[in-house]
Amino acid sequence: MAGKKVSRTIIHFDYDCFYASVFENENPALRSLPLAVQQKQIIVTCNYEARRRGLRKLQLISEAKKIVPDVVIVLGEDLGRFRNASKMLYKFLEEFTWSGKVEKLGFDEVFMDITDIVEYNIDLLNLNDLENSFFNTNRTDPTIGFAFDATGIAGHGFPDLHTSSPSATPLTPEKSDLSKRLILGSHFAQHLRLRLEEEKGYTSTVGISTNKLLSKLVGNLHKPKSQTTLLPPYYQNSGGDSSLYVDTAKESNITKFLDEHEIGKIPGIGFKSAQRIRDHVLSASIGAHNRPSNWEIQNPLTVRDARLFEGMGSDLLESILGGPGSERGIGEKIWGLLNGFDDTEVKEARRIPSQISIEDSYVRLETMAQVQKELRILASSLIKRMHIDLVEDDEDDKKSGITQRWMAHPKTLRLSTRPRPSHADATRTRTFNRISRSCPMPNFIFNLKEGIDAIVERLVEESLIPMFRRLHPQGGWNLSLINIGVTNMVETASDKGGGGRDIGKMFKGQEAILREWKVEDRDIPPGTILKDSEAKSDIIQAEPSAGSEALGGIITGSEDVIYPTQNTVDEPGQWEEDEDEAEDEDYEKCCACGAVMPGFAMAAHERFHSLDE
Ligand code: DCP
Ligand code: MG
Repeated sequence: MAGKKVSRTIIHFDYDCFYASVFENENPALRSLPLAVQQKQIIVTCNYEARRRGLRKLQLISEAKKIVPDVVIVLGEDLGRFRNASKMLYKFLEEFTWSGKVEKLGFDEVFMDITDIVEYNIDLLNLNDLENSFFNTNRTDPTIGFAFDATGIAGHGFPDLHTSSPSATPLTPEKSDLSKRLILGSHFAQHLRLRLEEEKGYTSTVGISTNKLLSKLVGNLHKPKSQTTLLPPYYQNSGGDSSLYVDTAKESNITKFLDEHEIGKIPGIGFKSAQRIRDHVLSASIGAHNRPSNWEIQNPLTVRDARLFEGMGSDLLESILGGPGSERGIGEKIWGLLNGFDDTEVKEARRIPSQISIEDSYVRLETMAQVQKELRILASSLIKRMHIDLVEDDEDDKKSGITQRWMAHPKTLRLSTRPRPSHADATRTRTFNRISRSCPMPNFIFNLKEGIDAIVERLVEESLIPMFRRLHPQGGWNLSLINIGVTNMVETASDKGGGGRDIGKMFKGQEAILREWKVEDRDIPPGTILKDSEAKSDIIQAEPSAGSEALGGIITGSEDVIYPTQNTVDEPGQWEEDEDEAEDEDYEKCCACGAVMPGFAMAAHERFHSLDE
């Protein structure tokens, strides 16, 4: 990475109130109503009408009803619809790229590397008539594109062009190459935003800059339905030479922008890393012996304070964060991030995940009857998920209309469990380990004509139960988790020929890059009954899980019955914990504040957030 200066144009999309928008698109009548999406007893998101009337993400349902009694609540525990919408929007955006560099982050964020399109259009600019420019979105057809005014950016800028002194940020295409790229990038971003809204019904918030870190963060400045460009001057691409950052930092808008952020808000700085940096910097300033017990949480540390701390740099960060188990070169990497440097690539579109697995955790699971029930629920989710991710419409089959085909066949079926240690063991060890068994995938799972129920039944009876018995030959077990997964994907040859990408190449090196951008993808099992919903036909209530009740809920408050949580575990890399959390798979990270804790504590923690707001 050192030395090579690559100037890219990167944009980051975040769909506005995503889950709520999915429901609104299914039922447009909901758009004008305050709409909240419920998981467990919490509102995971709500539309902007609800937000305007005082509702927030991660609020308790009971509270939301007090604030907005006529709130429409829909159940968002079945993630299938969100996954489908996410995939559809991603494909839509992908169509616009030339390089194929478009990367999904969780369900509702997408990065696009538009360097090539922007450069192509810079060459087309007529500097004598910038007001009447035309942005060509298709290399082979010069009539496809849109008219735009290239004398300035579209949307907002940081610093705000209207409030900052005019001399601070004049952005004209004549000024620099970077200005041109950002101006064109911002117009293209605006075009995509409007197309997404008009053609797909989704509004989004976009950030425009030269790397993933900056484009993601700068977008947050103006939400919703808006976009922000991080304006020049930039002084950051000093390659790996970290000594350059501080010298040039003063005039850079990158520094000006990043410096206000709390270090934990920087994607790529994990929860534990942030904690260690705070610990180091703040204890030096207040003296370790004066610290109250939970002082880190009460003492945020800005990027500026971390960056300007005496002796701060790659080496000091390496000594704070390095050590056994840590990522190589962590000090240099984090120092780069504090200075707005991020050379991670936007990965090419990836059609096929390397594995799919579904899991659920349990308070108590001790009998074969319970296991059988849970396996059925998990197998059903798994097969539905396989159909979403691995099956595509085969439009070539003209005779029978549109039929479907498998894009890839997973060759291996895996069953894992996490037994609770017996009492005697429990006193010795706190951690429970997973054990697993694999077997070749039975062929009947690929039958697209038979109903899902019949396939689930066969899978449970013929594969999963025998595997389970081999995994637990003796009785007396008590499980806290079951996971079933399919791996070992073999791509099916497409008859279409020509256009396909080299999937093998795409798989290479995918794993490591996105870890730190991890977003949770969590399915919650059916079982929470929605009593007061005012939206009717658009709620697809999954079958209640008889198992959940039998297994008992964790009672965390007078009205909070938290049921076991079903997780969808995606392919490694794309969804994995960030670097310092990866060692313990039983831990989860809070989407709201990044706090890491055992999975069972997450429900109560989320409730804490909702009380806090
Ligand atoms: N989500 C969730 N649990 C959380 C946070 C989010 O299930 N703790 C889901 C619901 C959101 C989606 O993920 O719709 C995307 O998360 P965002 O934080 O981007 O929230 P929204 O898209 O809903 O709102 P915004 O308009 O603020 O982006
Ligand atoms: Mg969003």
